[in-house]
This record gives sequence, structure tokens and C-alpha cells, in this order.
Amino acid sequence: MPDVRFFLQPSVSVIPLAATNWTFRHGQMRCRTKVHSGTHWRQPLILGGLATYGVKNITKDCCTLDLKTSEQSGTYDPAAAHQLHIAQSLAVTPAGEALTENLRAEMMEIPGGVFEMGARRSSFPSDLDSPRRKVRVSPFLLAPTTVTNSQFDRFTRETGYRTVAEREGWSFVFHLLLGAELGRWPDSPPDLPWWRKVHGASWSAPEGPGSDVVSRPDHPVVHVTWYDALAYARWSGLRLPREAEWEFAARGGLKNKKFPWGDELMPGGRYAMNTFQGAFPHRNSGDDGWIGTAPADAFAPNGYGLYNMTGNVWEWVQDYFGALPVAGLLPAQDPAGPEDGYARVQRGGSYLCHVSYCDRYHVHSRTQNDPDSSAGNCGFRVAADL
Ligand SMILES: [Ca+2]
Repeated sequence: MPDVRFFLQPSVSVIPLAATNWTFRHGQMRCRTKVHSGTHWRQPLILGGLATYGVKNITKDCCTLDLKTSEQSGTYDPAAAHQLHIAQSLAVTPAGEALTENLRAEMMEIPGGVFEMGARRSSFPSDLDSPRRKVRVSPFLLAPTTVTNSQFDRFTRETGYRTVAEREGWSFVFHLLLGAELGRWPDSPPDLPWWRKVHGASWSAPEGPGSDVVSRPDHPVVHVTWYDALAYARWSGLRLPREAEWEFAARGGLKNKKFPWGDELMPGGRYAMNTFQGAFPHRNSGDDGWIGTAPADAFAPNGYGLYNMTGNVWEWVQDYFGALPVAGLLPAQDPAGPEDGYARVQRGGSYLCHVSYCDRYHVHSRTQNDPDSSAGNCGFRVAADL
């Protein structure tokens, strides 16, 4: 299988669906596919991440995708890749009840109830995050922080699990974190020059060869794919939160606010989360105290005792990406997202969110990414039934 892990550009609004029968000529990949644009998703997403590569020449059943390097040529079968990664995740042996009970004891009880999910108005229509609709969520447990390097280290030591980035040999690192090594890693996804494909980057070497997490055991684990999160959940006897649960919890008991603490970006003139200050993507002033990740319990928790539900790192949730739940006469009850698809939802924004480029640092913000994609600004937290 060729190296075809793609990084999805959040602002892309046209996604190719159900691509099969790909051909490669003159540096372009062509695939016969059905394409929908706008906000209607009537078919499963199959190849969401390919949008990064510039969908062009769209006709009823075909589109052209620009590929700027030849290394991706070949045949890619997303269903086969999915089966391969799922098998690795499910091969993990659960740690057992004692660990699960210990972890459950540290989790916060989220009371459940009816809330308005989504945004009044979308900043990015392709996010399908508006209008608001009423959703009912049952009580559940959610970890107060994202999984940390220390916790993930224990998981890998006890199971021998190797992440997708470790198995495939690379991950995406933000350019400003590479320092003197920047020139060594020139490859980027098209139109995203601030992401560098770094061989040897992984959760335990977040900036590539020579880096480590020794000094940041309490920071969120990053460079993890959705499949890696699934593997951790299997080991721990827990699960990923569903998207509706995540948003209910992020709001911390407040109604229709933008942030976990209210509507002000800087309450009392103080930074309340880890995002990007300066001029994205070339100058990060780090005014909030952090250039990259912050400790998972940095800043004040929200009303449910949850830390960093916005900013710091994106968080994988269980759901496939698609339309938000539909409310009928009654609110949707414990919606679990689309039944089928390809891309998975990420929530909460990261230390790279900046108002000039991607202000997805609100409690309603969402994005999507390929489940086998990893980068230095995405992790996850675990949930459990009560
Ligand atoms: Ca920051």
C-alpha cells in the first residue's frame, strides 16, 4: 500500500465520495467518484482527506486531484486500510477490571440533560455545525483531562502497542517546533506549508528524532490517530466520548456560551486556554505561556471539572463526521453520529488555533480528519457509561 495518509484542510468544502478506480497520469490522480458540495451529505464519506490535494474538474462522477509528488501513486483501498488498523487496535489485550475501576474513579460525572448543540451561525460552512438543535444526553463519565504522555507510556509498555505513526514511520509536526531541524523536513501537504512530514516523529518523539517527552509527562499525548485512541480505550476498558456528549460536557453547565467559562475570550483580561498568539503561522508570541502543548490540567477547569475542553489539543471523538443530529418534535436522544463514513470528528481546537486562520476554539467548533491521520496537535480523552 502506498503512503497515502492525508491531512484534511478544515476549510475545504468539497469532498470526493466513494472513490474507486483511480488512475495516475502526469502527476495527477484521477478517480471516478460521486461528489457533493455544500452542506448535504447523502452518502458516506470515503476519502475526506483527499480534499487537501485540491479537488478540481468536478463533474457528476469524476474529479481530478492535484498531487504534487509522485510518491503517492498507486492504488489505495481505504476499506482495506481501515480493516488493517482496526485489527491492530482490537489486538490489544484489556488491562482488566482493576485498572478500569481506578480510572473510572478519577473521572467526572457529567449529569446529562437537554442542551442546544452547534453554533447559531457557522464560521466554516463545511463544518456543518449550525444551526443549533436540541439534543438530550444521558449522564456519563468523562476524564477531566486528555490522556497524558505518562498515561500513554504506561499503555504502550504494558501492551507493546505501536501507534500508526510508529508503524508507518512519520507524522506531521508544526514548523515552528522544529527549530534548527526545519530544513531537514521540507515535505508538506499542499497549501499547508506549516505542517512538515517528519520521519521518526511519534507520540514519544513529538518533534522527531532526538526529541522526547521526558520533561512533559503531564502534557497531552499527541501524534495519535483515531485508531490509536481506540486501542487505548480497549486497553483501559473505557471508550471515546460521543460528539454530543463531548459538547454537552465542554459547555460545563452553561447555556449557549462560546467557551467553557462564558462568552469572553479573555475573562478578566487573562488567558483561559492555550491557543496561538502572534501572526499565524510564522510568529507565535506564546503570550498565553505556551508555544506548543501545555500540561493537560493547565488553566482553570469548567463547571464540570474538565480541563482544556477548548485549546491545547484537538480531541478525537467516536463519531463519523457528517450532519449534526436532527431534532424532531423531541430532542435527539444520545445521538451517536452518522452510521457510516470515513472521516472522524475532532473537537475543541488546539494550540494552533488563531482568529486569523482557524478560530475553532469554541465549545461548538468541530472539524474532521482521516482516522489514520496524526499530528502534533491532536490527542483524545476517554469516557465511560455510568
Ligand atoms: Ca499558546
